[in-house]
Amino acid sequence: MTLLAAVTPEGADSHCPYCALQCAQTLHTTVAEGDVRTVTAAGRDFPTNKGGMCQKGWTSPTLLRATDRLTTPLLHGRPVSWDTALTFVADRLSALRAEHGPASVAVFGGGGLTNEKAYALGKFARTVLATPNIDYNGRFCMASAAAGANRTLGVDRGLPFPLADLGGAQAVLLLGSNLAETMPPAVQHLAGVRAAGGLVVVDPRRSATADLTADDGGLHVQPVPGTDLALLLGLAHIVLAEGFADVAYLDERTTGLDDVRRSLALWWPERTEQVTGVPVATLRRAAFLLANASPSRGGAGAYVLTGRGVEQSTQGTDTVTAAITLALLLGLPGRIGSGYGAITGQGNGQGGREHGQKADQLPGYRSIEDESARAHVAGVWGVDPADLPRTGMPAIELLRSLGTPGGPKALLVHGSNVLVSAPDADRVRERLASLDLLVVCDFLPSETAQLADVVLPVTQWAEEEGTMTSLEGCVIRRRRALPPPPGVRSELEILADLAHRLGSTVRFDTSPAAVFDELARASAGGRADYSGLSHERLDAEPDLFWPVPAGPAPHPGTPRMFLDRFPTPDGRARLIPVDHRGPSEDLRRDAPLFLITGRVLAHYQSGAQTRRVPELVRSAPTPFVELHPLLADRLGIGEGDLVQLDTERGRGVVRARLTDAVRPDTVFMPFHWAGTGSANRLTTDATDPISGMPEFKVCAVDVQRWAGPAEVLDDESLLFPEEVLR
Ligand SMILES: Nc1nc2c(c(=O)[nH]1)N[C@H]1C(S)=C(S)[C@@H](COP(=O)(O)OP(=O)(O)OC[C@H]3O[C@@H](n4cnc5c(=O)[nH]c(N)nc54)[C@H](O)[C@@H]3O)O[C@H]1N2
Ligand SMILES: Nc1nc2c(c(=O)[nH]1)N[C@H]1C(S)=C(S)[C@@H](COP(=O)(O)OP(=O)(O)OC[C@H]3O[C@@H](n4cnc5c(=O)[nH]c(N)nc54)[C@H](O)[C@@H]3O)O[C@H]1N2
Ligand code: SF4
Ligand SMILES: [Mo]
Repeated sequence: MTLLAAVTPEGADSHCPYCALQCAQTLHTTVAEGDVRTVTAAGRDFPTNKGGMCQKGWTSPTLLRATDRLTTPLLHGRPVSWDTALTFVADRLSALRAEHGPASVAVFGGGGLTNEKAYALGKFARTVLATPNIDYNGRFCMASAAAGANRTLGVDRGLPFPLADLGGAQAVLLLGSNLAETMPPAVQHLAGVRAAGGLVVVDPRRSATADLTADDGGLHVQPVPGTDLALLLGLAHIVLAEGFADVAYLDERTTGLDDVRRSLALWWPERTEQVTGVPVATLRRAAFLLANASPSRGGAGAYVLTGRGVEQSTQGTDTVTAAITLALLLGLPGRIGSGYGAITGQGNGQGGREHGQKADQLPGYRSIEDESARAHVAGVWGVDPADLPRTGMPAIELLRSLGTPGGPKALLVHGSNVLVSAPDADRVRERLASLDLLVVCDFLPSETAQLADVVLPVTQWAEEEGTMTSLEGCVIRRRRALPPPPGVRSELEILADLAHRLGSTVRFDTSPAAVFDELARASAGGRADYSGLSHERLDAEPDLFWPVPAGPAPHPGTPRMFLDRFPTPDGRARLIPVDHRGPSEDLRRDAPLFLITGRVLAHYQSGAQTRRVPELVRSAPTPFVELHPLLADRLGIGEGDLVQLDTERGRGVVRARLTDAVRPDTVFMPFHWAGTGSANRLTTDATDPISGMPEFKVCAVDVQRWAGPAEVLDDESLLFPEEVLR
């Protein structure tokens, strides 16, 4: 094929469609003969990625041409017109609402949606459907970090400082994050701390990130799974006992020290060692590294950072609280060059949790129970505040209630593949199947879309305009590089159309810039205030961090928070005592091992996208479980053997990968696959009582050699058929 013309010779400056690092990329579109567009993505210089991208970013344009791209609405699996599909949906929704009330319709959103879509979805649920029941997959991701930061620091912005600030640190305590595989370009910001010998990684597995500590004097701490809270309490105990606490800072900037001091007294090092399995000497070394790097002791700066490894736990909020307590004791938050942060995961995991798709939330990170917030947002929407619903069910409770007596009978899904990514997947399948109506918006036939009564095909990243908010609270522009394929609609159009068909008089704009302007107004005065922003301003100033309130002069944005005060009523951070309870499931005779779950570099989340990219499939073709060679030997399992895993929820069959990177009492399984390779058919849906976060990271499992037929590997959707992979 000869290239006829370059549609955008200079390229469209955008950002990667996948994770929260939101690596800057330039998309070049060329049109070949026959109008077949080819898009390539090149890394672009930006403070977070400095021109770098991971394998997923480089290959991201592949999905624009996926052979099974959805381009027509489907009704019970058959292609239909948009009018037929939307009429069907509107009629069914109206009938259910008339018979069972507005709460019988539920909405499930996603942290990959742009700010504009997330905002429109929340508004649609609260005004058109008038249902309290909207929640989203961020409940699986950032809920514990959010709850922990809100109650201590007064606000939840994952990193309250630019990522590049890490570059000057002397110590970084990284708890339950495998950055080297989940955000590879971010590792360059750890060069300084690695050179200083100050990187401490806490992970029951010697992950690629833990490996970074091997040669440079850093420290890998390998606790018993699910004991991070005890570990943090033990570290805080040492900080107090050794007199490392920043007394002046605690006095001036915090409240609650006395209670916390009393509760920490119980976590002396030997007791901490007993619970966590981490030797006292290691605990002391970690505490000394952090303390010596702290500003009050003349260090160059220290950070405490958490990832999903410690947050996806029934004690996730308390664990985050303890991590923040440790940081506060050392006087880190609100000091330039030090701090606490949670590493947000999804592309718009940050913005997605600010603008109203969370069950208890209105735009601008406002509480839906706050009367003045209701009045303000209702004013922007042109509705009566009294008509806005109250708090709905958090994600797991919502999924469990689907199709039960009194529970929702219809579910609209936007941007999540719950059948693969939610815990206890067999039960999720059962609940989804019991619905009267399942509507899925997606651009690919995900496993969840394949169960839907109605599938609506939507635009994807390079085909649309919008904004995303990165892991550091920087609001960035996603730009359109090529038109969507014929037949596809944006979610803004779909919601506006459905609002109209459902007889609503509330205005739904379809232009992303107009929706953003409305979002900005709705957020004014809220915790996440975007009112000083517009697409136009963001195009000119690509490095604005919220809050950016409107004012007589343009606000410069807030790259670093808490420098003067914390956004709590008295301006001080709160030290809150917490205690370790342990995971929801203990080891048992019939489930004697810990199952921990997580990610690999090549795949993203439920794999709906990356399992369709040939280069990525070649890197990580099949589901697997990591076993320590000692354990494998005891179980008679060899490298590559099929292994059966059983928990109280279900069974999985995958290949064994032998590695001494996992503890001998623990097996590790990534969750990117469906069918018999699905980790979430095994996981528990027990949740954190405060955040609603499920305990993805730890459950009890039995592992054996698979004695059944090898054909199990052809079963279900372990792999996509070759023709889809091109
Ligand atoms: N390649 C890739 N990158 C991604 C994603 C992806 O799917 N694939 N998803 C994005 C999203 S949404 C997210 S949330 C982030 C997640 O990013 P991370 O938090 O880095 O990812 P995980 O692999 O889920 O978990 C991190 C580590 O937690 C460890 N872990 C398991 N149990 C425990 C425990 O009890 N204690 C401790 N301390 N650690 C434990 C695991 O061994 C794992 O190495 O990644 C983002 N980036
Ligand atoms: N066992 C275990 N399970 C986990 C985790 C774990 O560590 N262990 N991690 C959890 C975490 S942190 C997360 S974030 C979840 C994520 O898991 P999911 O919520 O399933 O996220 P994705 O796999 O990204 O699914 C997104 C779906 O939405 C589609 N999509 C992408 N963009 C858009 C859009 O703009 N509009 C619409 N309508 N669709 C879109 C994609 O094609 C895909 O089908 O998984 C959770 N599940
Ligand atoms: S690190 Fe995240 S944002 Fe960057 S290229 Fe990879 S997936 Fe995309
Ligand atoms: Mo996530």
